[in-house]
Amino acid sequence: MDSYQWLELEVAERVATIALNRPETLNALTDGLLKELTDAVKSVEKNPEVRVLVLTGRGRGFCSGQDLKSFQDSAGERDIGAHLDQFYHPLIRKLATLEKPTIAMINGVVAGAGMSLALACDLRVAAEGARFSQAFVRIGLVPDSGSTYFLPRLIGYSRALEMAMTGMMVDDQTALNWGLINRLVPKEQLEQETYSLARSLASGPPLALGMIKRGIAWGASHDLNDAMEREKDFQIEAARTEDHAEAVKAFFTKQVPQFRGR
Ligand code: T3D
Repeated sequence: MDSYQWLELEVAERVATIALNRPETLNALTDGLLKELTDAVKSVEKNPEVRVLVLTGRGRGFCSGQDLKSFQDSAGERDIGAHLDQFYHPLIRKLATLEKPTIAMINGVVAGAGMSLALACDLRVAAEGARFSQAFVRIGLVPDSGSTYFLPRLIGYSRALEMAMTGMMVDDQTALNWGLINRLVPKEQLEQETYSLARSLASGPPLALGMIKRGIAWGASHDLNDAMEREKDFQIEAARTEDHAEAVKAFFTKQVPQFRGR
């Protein structure tokens, strides 16, 4: 898929940006948008020029979750399991396992599966005024698309339960205090701060960054012995890269290392 109707995909300075573009619905997710988003993430994965992905939304919302129009006439009749299998699960898996750092650039309100999307990114930079809701319960549903996995790991069991059970709106400062987001910045500095972080990651060692992502995910759900074994495997692989040799050389010659992903 080369051009998109419901999102924008741009690449500059080794950073790809995917911007959800249904601002009139706060970027609610339709089948069309979900298909395009999955396709865009796959194209980022395949593009050797891209080292970092930024995911954001156009307008005043990041993403309001599943488009509720799909429930309007057929609540209870839709095969929601098949829909999750077909649209959400492949997308969340692809985002969470992409071997490139991902940043959710959160420009506004985040709700339902929109929050799952933000949680599936590695890092979250939010603009002041952003708000977060596990809105599922408000329409009698339960958290999906990875929220039950990511949320307790990020903010702890009790806070995750509170968000999921109440659908409460969490404000920007609370989100920062809880570790739901990594950085909170003034609205007008959102792009500058996000892209400065993205470019810094894009100048890092791509192979090591991919392994760091896999290693931390592994460590979060295994015991100490398993984690150390996995770290060792990754470290053996990382120590064999040209990037490692280049960085050690650069350290002693006091140069900035140029990482090539080899
Ligand atoms: O199908 C499956 O596979 C299941 C998957 C389910 C996953 C889910 O995501 S379920 C949860 C779905 N999302 C929600 O329930 C959130 C619904 N939206 C809201 O609660 C609120 O809009 C917000 C809290 C996000 C923001 O509130 P506010 O007051 O800032 O904005 P608003 O006025 O409510 O919304 C602005 C417009 O966006 C409005 O349209 P209008 O009246 O200007 O024409 C509103 O209808 C529309 N909109 C917002 N969210 C959605 C939406 N339209 C369709 N679907 C939405 N999710």
